[in-house]
Amino acid sequence: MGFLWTILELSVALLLLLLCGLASAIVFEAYRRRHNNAHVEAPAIFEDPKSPKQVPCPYISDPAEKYLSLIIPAFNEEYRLPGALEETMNYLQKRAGKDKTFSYEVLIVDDGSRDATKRVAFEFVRRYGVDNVRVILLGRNHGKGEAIRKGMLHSRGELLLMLDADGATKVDDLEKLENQIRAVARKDYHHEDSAAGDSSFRISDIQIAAFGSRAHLEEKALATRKWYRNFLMKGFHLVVLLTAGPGVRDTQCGFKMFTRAAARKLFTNIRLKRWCFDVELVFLCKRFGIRIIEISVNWSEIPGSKVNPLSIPNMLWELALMSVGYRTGMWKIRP
Ligand SMILES: Nc1nc2c(ncn2[C@@H]2O[C@H](COP(=O)(O)OP(=O)(O)O)[C@@H](O)[C@H]2O)c(=O)[nH]1
Ligand SMILES: [Mg+2]
Repeated sequence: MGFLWTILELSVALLLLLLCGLASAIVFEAYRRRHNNAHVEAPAIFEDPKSPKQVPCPYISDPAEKYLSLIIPAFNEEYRLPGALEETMNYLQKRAGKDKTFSYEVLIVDDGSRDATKRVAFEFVRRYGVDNVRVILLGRNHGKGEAIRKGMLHSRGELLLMLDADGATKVDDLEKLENQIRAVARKDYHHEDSAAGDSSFRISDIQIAAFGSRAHLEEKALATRKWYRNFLMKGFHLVVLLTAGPGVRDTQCGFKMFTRAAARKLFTNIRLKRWCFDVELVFLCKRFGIRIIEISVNWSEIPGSKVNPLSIPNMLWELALMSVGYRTGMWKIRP
């Protein structure tokens, strides 16, 4: 009996310790955020290594000038970025060579990397020209969500794709997302106005978000991923259900495509700056009635992930903030 009591006492003590740890982590996170919370509002500066002339800074409310924008958040990616970007550029160039109507740009968003990411990125600008590859530097670290927000706000595509710097998803999978968006957009367009001809159809004006999904790989991933990643994933599914509602099986995949109209609504509103911004995207899509299509993509777990157990307090904090912010109306939504 005494033995059982000891185990019980120990368990309670452990639980209390865990709760204290969690609470202090959240307080710490709140303190950090209070001093490091503002979005980057300054317009992006695109340096052209070949010319001193200033490159005009586009905005998401301007009409599209390219067919496709690829937004790559990059933080300390000097090793993983070059290979993935090389592959991406090969794909884009080949496609542009075959199809004269296809135009593209790549935006790399670096927020205070301490390694040579910036140098690597500018090498690509030099090689491919500032019209095709651009770098946004945010100075200090803000997080993946904020980097993507800035990239989206200053890109020129009719379709905008966010993808990771490690090439976890093969770039040509973007065609799966693109084709689905096109199919759904065309159907919606003709459904709304059956007399409309194809000449007035503009993909950029129809609000659709295509989420790459790894749900079909879940079983295998569970077996190979680190325990805290699985814990986070399961926790996430629950939290997404509670905060954003059902409907999306994998919110966290780094491979997502938006039409320009959808991106304008989403990224002029989004507030979360780090790992939970994808959950906010789901929430905002639902609020705006933006159609989400979830599409299976391939995915390789690339070593060098920046998600670690220390990300957990920030995630909890972000989700708590979001729930309270929207529910109390403190976070207003711009139309
Ligand atoms: N700009 C920026 N990018 C980030 C930050 N954190 C992660 N990323 C990028 O987000 C992408 C996914 O990161 P990764 O660590 O591979 O996450 P995982 O694949 O979910 O394990 C990569 O392109 C990272 O460089 C950040 O703080 N700032
Ligand atoms: Mg990765």
